[in-house]
Amino acid sequence: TPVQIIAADVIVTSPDRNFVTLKITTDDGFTGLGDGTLNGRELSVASYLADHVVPLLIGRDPQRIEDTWQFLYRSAYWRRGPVTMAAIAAVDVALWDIKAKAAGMPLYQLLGGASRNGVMAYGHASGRDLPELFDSIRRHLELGYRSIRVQTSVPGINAVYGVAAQPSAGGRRYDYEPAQRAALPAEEDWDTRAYLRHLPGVFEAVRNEFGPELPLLHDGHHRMTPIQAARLGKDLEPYDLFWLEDCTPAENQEALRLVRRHTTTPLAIGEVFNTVWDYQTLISEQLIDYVRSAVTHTGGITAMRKLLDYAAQYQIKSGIHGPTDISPVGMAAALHLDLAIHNFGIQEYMRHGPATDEVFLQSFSFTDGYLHPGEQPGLGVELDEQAAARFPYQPAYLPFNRLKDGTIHDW
Ligand code: GCO
Ligand code: MG
Repeated sequence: TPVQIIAADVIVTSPDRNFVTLKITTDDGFTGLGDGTLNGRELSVASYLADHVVPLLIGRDPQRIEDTWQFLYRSAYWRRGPVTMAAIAAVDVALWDIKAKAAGMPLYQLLGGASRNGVMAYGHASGRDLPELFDSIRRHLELGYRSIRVQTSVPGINAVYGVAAQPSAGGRRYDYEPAQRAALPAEEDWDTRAYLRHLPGVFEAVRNEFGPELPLLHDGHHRMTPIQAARLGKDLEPYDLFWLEDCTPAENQEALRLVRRHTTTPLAIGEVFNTVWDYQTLISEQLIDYVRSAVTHTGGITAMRKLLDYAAQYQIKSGIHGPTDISPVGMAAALHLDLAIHNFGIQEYMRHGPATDEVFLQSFSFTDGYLHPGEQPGLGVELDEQAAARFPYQPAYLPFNRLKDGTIHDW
């Protein structure tokens, strides 16, 4: 008789922040973990899994990963969307974890083996002004980062998302936490013209201080129109960015044609996307340079592998989403894929807090700017369920912003 799934448990825990983890158990004694964390909407994925997916998994053959993926995607009838695709990702990654453990190999070996020695990571530096930003960049260089994302406050704007140590960032100094524990989302303010005037000077100052070699990244977080994005890309060309991320909302993929016509600054898009269909025009017309999807939000290893193979045909590389709202399980899945694929670009890496490291026992390493998933069979992450139980779910929300006249804006 074939192997069977005998249990699937959804574990919601909040060490430092909320995480949704799926643990699948097989009758031959293996367990696998998958990440289904959707920042600010965690319980909807937990319910999708517990109420609608777990009952379908019991008795299935854990070895049939592709078949299970297709079954969950097609049998629901209702396709795509972040909740569905995060739930499918959790199952998919847990099954890959089991398959690799059963094979006695780290997952990257099943994906074709290592294509590089390590995975280049970028960290998040930020500051309210230039001295604070320079300190933050130096701190990241000391931590070993060799590529750095640069975000700053803007004169005239009280709180800019992505900048640590602001009033709205809860006073946490070393990194910013993308979601605040609170009953309601925090409100920030925004002024695109002020931002467009300010940012090129910031990059000029950073280049003067740190020289031409350091790869620098920036996240526009969907806040510009296409023509504003085109101007920013042009203004930043002298500072040779590794990428400009989410320069404009990309639900309308054709909007990127306009940006592309005006600038040679490399573009990265996709952390809010969840299937290959969100990228069809962006990839086939070569309108972007990096795919930002998270393994956790895009249907897992099975779907990400296909998406990145498609991107490879157009010389588009990976830039997998890796903020703290991706759990260590989701990060490990990303690292195995990063190590194996040919068209790897860069991996985002924000370090998790100490409580998260107590709950998730991890075997990946970060040395001299490079991450490596380690050599443990499977993903190399285990969950301490007793520790997880000590940190119950806490409501937390991402912020949003309004313009001066009160209009809600993309944040
Ligand atoms: C990034 C992101 C994050 C997201 C966050 C939302 O590039 O890392 O923009 O900070 O906003 O992951 O949950
Ligand atoms: Mg981003």
